[in-house]
Amino acid sequence: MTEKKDRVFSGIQPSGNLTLGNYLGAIRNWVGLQKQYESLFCVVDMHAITVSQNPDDLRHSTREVAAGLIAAGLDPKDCILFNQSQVPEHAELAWVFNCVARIGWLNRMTQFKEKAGKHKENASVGLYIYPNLMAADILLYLANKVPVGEDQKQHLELTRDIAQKFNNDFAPDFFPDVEPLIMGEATRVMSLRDGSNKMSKSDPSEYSRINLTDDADTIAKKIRKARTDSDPLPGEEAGLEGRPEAKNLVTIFAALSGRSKADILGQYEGQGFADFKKDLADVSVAHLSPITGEMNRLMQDTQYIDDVLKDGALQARTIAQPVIKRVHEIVGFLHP
Ligand code: AQP
Repeated sequence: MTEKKDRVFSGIQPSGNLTLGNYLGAIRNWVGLQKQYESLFCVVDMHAITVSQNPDDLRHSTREVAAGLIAAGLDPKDCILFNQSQVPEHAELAWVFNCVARIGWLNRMTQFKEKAGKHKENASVGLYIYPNLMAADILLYLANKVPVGEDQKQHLELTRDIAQKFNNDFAPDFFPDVEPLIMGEATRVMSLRDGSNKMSKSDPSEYSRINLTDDADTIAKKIRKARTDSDPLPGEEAGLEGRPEAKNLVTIFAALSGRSKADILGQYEGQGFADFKKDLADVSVAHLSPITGEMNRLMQDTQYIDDVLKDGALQARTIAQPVIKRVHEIVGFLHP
């Protein structure tokens, strides 16, 4: 049943192949929410260009991510699905927020530090102000519930700070209080090569992640090669502490199979990783291959995907336009 006062917004970058991290940390949870709330899901192409993108690849990924979302269960009849650059109000509100957010706030964002790395001076200005655009994405729709993985928690806190400062400076209670929805078993899926880094689309190592486009053999190979330690699997969850790679694989197993970690550890206690990995590969393929198949099918009909995104953008704009108009009035822009 729709709870009218709540609105969900979330986004995903078309910056490469969708990963198992995107799926378990975000997409899978969106599917349940679309029936419960008025929901907008956005392929955030404007965020993607904060790092270098090949234009043809960006077009392809935008369609592929949209296909992945539909294949995973988002229904354009139940939610608004669109790509960000078709709704220019995102950029308009982001500019206002660039003038609300403080430099000190952005300096604390760990994702910028991670992505800019040692070459901060060479990073794009867009990457630095990325969180302001993300705040605009959400607040443009006065959305108050935002399903994300753990990695986005800090950006959502910044969104709340921006909304609060705007409200304090200009218009009390105009923007809502935004609540992160961090859901599911696997809120932070880690790299298969290094359990201290999150699984990411843009990691240079293909073996660090499972892509939603991977076929069964590739998934099995990546899991077989996934880094582990030399100790046997423990019988209890507490035994996974200090063993990030083992913990990550058990978390993925639980999330994809619907079984508890305790149940899984009970089965493999005292064993090495060989049988566990074989079974994890089977569980992964069983869960992901129908999605991959549907995604491939949808990618044969790019016109359908383009139509969905266009229609979604039109619907999104009907919500966004009155909000941006009101923001312009509030800050004092003259539009006679
Ligand atoms: N490893 C992860 N575990 C759990 N959730 C994750 N998410 C991303 N990686 C993980 C969630 O997926 C949603 C979309 O993320 P995004 O595409 O906007 O950007 P990101 O978080 O920067 O994801 P990537 O895959 O790491 O992309 P690149 O490599 O381009 O930076 C978000 O809800 C995120 O929390």
